[in-house]
Amino acid sequence: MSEHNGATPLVASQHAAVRTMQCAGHRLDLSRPALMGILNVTPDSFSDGGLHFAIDAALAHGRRLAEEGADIIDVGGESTRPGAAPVSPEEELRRVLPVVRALAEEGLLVSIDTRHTATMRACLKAGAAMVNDVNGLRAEGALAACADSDAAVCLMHMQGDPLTMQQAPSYTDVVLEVGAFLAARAEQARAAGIGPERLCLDPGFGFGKTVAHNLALLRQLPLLAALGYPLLIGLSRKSLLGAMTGKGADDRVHASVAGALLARQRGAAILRVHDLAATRNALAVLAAVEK
Ligand code: HH2
Repeated sequence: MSEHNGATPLVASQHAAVRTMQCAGHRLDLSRPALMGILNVTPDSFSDGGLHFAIDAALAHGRRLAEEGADIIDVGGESTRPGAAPVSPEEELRRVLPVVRALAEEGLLVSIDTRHTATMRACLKAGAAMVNDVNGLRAEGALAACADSDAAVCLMHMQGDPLTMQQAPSYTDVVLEVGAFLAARAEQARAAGIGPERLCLDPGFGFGKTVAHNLALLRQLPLLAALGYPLLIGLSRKSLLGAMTGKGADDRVHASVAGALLARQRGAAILRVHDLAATRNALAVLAAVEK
């Protein structure tokens, strides 16, 4: 790919298509789409805030996601929706640690969705097999915390921070800039000792992006897939789907399923979703057609 608008050029990787990802004691099969079920242990997440805030409710929902076919349970204790105020690592850990520990002890592949180094370290010790960081391991000590483990890592792109990121997102070329950022973060992670078999990348839909930016990224997802790492995609129930359909966050299941299918067709390896069963059924149809 040629250099464009001053952004660092994206360089397509020489790797063959990645078929598995190493997540501590788990091997994630990527020869078919993997599903990451969302478990928000928060009072204020944009679509399911408060529903799974109590530990028992969180555990029950985590088990339900697994029964419905989630390969990964992504546990989060801080809403990163646009405008959300940050949560202290202490409060975040109080919310997520018992949930991470219990679900990991049950043998599930648990991911911790956090941008805080202290939360990463504690959850990895408690059995988390993946760190999902919307901040791309840019916090102090985050790269080392993950390098000291054998867990997988999702490096996500975000412009700005959740409090202000949707006020004025701005790019010269969103696809090239997001791709260059992800390639650079992957290099940093590898330099820190996190092997490529443990990495996946995420363009971060809705994180400092207008609807037009999100659409450009979705249309050109194959360019990001060409970086050579599995792509994790989270479109589920997001406001960009509301902008297209006029539906509120509690009525975006159909649009979310459409988004998951479109992402899969453009190279997504892992789909981060709230609605497991609906997504799984749609992917079964896609798999049958593509056989
Ligand atoms: N989106 C959200 C949170 N974490 N992680 C990755 N890798 N990719 C995403 O797109 C992503 C993410 C936001 O969604 P949700 O968890 O449902 O809401 P909230 O942040 O309000 O808890």
